[in-house]
Amino acid sequence: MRCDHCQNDAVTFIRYNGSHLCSGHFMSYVERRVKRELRKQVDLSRGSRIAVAVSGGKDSMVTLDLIRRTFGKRRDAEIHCISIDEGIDGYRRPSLDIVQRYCQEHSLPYHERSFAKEFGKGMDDIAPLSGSSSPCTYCGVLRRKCLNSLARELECGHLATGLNLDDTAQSLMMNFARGDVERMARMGPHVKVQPGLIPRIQPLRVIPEKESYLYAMCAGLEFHDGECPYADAALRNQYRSIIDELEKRSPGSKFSILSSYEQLAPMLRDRMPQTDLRECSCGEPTLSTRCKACQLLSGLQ
Ligand code: Q46
Ligand code: ZN
Repeated sequence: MRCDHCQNDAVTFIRYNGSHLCSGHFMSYVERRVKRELRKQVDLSRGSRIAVAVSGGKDSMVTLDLIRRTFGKRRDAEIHCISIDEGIDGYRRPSLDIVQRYCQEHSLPYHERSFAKEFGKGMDDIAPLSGSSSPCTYCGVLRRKCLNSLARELECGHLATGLNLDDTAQSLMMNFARGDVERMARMGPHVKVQPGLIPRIQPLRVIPEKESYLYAMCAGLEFHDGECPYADAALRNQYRSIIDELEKRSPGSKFSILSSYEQLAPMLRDRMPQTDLRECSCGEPTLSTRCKACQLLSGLQ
């Protein structure tokens, strides 16, 4: 099959809009949408430094590469790569090595933090103690804490994550099914700046996971394709299959979930204005007296 825009062979067929694209046109199609998101989400008056949370997987490597290509040459912007070693044997180290190589090649500052140093234990110690909760609950909360505190210490105005459209649609449906409307109202990208909380940006939120994978391949990006040994336990997987099934039956469903949310979001924010955050004894912003990370950690002891 030929590309719709040139004589080259198509590398993909995009079901939700019926287009065949060659590698070059596919890459421009992704870049156009990510750049539009960056224009909407980034406000350099908040600070010139952009922290990019990078694990070495395809989504975070694509995010880092596109942010570097968009802001790398600008004098008013500075990119800092931040990575977290959660202490998952055989999984995280090789992926962080890829991130370090990328940063060296492109002369980007690389900062790393580990669960072992921060909390005295890594995920391989925490997982057997997580009881009825998924290890990912601990991993996600502790990782967010490390990323936020590191980005804050670096005085960054934004914290970019590699969340793609599939992740976003899954989170929305999970919160919806659990009746957690308040959490939905607080989902990123953040519009209100809260003291101590570095506003998140999610430039890939409009890019389906498959497209992020294909983009990384077409761009020749090195990324880690391994699966975390604890991934099976994630509740998110149930939502992944439901939404993938929906998308198979009606292409474009993932976009529809996101666009329904975008229409509802201003109303949700009006109904549930963000309460002012307090400061936990560990220094992190929190809604209650102790942050979620401190609560989970004390539960482990
Ligand atoms: S690293 Fe951590 Fe993920 Fe592994 S334990 Fe779960 S949350 S699956 S992105
Ligand atoms: Zn705390």
